[in-house]
Amino acid sequence: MFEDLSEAPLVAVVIPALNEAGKVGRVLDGIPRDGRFEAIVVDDGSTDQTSDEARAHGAAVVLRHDLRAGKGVAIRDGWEEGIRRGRPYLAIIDADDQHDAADLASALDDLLARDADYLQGSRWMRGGRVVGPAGGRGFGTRVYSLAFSILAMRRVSDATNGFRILKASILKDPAIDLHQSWLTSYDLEPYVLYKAIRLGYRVVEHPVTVRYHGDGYTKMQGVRDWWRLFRPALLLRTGLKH
Ligand SMILES: Nc1nc2c(ncn2[C@@H]2O[C@H](COP(=O)(O)OP(=O)(O)OP(=O)(O)O)[C@@H](O)[C@H]2O)c(=O)[nH]1
Ligand SMILES: [Mg+2]
Repeated sequence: MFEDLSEAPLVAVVIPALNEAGKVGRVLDGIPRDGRFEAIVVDDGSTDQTSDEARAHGAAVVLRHDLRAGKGVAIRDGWEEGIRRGRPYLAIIDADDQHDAADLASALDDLLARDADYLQGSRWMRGGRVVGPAGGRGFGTRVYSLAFSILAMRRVSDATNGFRILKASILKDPAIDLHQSWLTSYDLEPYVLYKAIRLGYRVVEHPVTVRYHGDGYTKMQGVRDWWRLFRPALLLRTGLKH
């Protein structure tokens, strides 16, 4: 009748997805089946079979927005669902099969062993890997990470990497407000990373694999979305946003 908490998953893995049929199922198949993880897919108004595929491949929850609300809103909704379900850790991985979901097991081990509050995946640190043609993203993500590190005053080797695990309790910090109108898209993740560092939480990096499928496929729209990635650290550092 009651859920046995000793058996409950530790981590709600939130997977924001926009038209990722054909890929999201593969991502879900890769999630370690050791009982510590459950998947929450947030389908953001997809016009393909993303939701059906997610259910068929074992997602514990599929949240569906009728209209696209943005990656930031999707992550926030997924995390809030994870918190409602009582999960002490929240993660994010992409739905487009660029991360190796199997990395979640070693990442969680590392986070627990180092008693960290936040774990940031890195393709650029020792042990991290890039598979397939990264194109200009190799350079772009390194330059971005350098700028982010200067603003955050902490070296982060791969600040754009969408592989992250954090303690759910961080989000209760009154200095972190995810419900701001400028945090609906690619800006939410760097916002949380910057806040975690500057608020003194224990932030660690962990090597992960990033895979490029060579199809040049992305939902990021050039300068506009790079600016969204970049602005949280700049606006927080200069005090223009909180
Ligand atoms: N829910 C939701 N997910 C989104 C949205 N835009 C992108 N995503 C998802 O976010 C993840 C990352 O999006 P991508 O466009 O691949 O961005 P990226 O991986 O940072 O960039 P690339 O390296 O160019 O692939 C994928 O799983 C997308 O499906 C959105 O508006 N809503
Ligand atoms: Mg991608």
